[in-house]
Amino acid sequence: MKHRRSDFPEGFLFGTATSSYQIEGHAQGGAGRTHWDDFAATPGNVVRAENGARACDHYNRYAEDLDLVAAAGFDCYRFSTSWARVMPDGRSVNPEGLDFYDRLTDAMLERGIKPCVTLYHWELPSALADQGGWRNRDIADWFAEYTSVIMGRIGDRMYSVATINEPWCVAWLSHFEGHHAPGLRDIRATARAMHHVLLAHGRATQVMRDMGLSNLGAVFNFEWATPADDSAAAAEAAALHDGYYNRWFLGGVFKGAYPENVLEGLGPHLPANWQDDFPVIQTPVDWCGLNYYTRKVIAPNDGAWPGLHGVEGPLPKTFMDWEIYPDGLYQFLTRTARDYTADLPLIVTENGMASADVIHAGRIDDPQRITYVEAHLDAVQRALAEGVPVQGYFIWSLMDNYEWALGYEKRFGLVHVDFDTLVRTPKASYHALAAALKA
Ligand code: IFM
Repeated sequence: MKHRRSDFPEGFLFGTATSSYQIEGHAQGGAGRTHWDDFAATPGNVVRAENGARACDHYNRYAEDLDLVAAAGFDCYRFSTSWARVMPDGRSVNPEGLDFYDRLTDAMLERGIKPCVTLYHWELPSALADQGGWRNRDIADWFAEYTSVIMGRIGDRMYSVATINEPWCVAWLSHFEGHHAPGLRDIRATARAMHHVLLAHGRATQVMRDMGLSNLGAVFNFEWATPADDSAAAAEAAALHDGYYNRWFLGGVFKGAYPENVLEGLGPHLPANWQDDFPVIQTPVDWCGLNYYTRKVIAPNDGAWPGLHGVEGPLPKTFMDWEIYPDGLYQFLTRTARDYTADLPLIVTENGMASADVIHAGRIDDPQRITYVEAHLDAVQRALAEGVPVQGYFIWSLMDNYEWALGYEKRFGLVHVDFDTLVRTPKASYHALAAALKA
């Protein structure tokens, strides 16, 4: 790799990220059924109907996995706790689940790794989905209760805490586009989920403040929107995509306001008195996390609101068919600081690429992943040079895992996983990063 740790400011943190349902093996340890189990069991939703029942069996192999994190020289490990493992029916506690996260935390600390937890990375207990899930305002209280239970057990040893990973996926992707659990395509459900996900973030942050915890953050996924041509209509469509994908969440948490262009569509479907929730939604955080992968080229169409669609872009693509556009990361870092967060620390909490990695004679060569990471680290350095307070960079992901509706074939890992034998093999990108971090 062309970068070295020493090319970044003193104290800049490097980490790698995973999430519970994608790696743990959800069928073990008394975890409850989740809406992802239900979604995957419904024909047509997930490639080969794959689910997270076994995944990478991290539940049993976490020591080996954390050895890999430590051996690469990462400062931090970003993991998530599963609501359904800690509270199988969403309300009562599974002691085995708490014990697992307790062991996992201590195993990180024993290896000198900073634990960076995310409280929700999408495994909603089915029992709560039955009660309306993210459409039900009560979810903010349910999530606050879960937060106090899990943080009551491991909060004292966390380096940092994020509430909800990628609220756009939780709300829009899952309730408007139907691509993720619960698989709805309903504008009213979407509007409620878009609001309740931020309300739940705020309530959980309040709970943790009351517990005396610190270094609390919010994590958003951003996608840059490029107009398909020079027309005013394309510019308007791209601005709307930017509104519901990116600005809705930043606006809610940092300004106490939602974008007007998005309210034109979602406003009639929001719950009564939604504006009154902004004081909770705006509960101060200590940092803002950005997950960034790609951009989308946006064109207008004559359909119902939002009246736009993505079109094929000209740039090289990853195995997800996502265009590689590192400039978007630079744009988001500079824009977020300028328009929303000022001096608040920003952390790139996810960045990485899927490729069709294969083993040849025990080696996996993934030069495209090394190039991808280099290009995005260049973007971070450009933002740093302009004074943007970027404090860390996390690669998605430590190892190949369950890529949700796309099953197990989209490999994002620095470490290859054979899903038959569960053998882990570090890829060339892992070795390159290890050398860069030690240099
Ligand atoms: O695998 C996902 C992860 O769960 C959330 N962020 C994006 C990743 C790649 O799609």
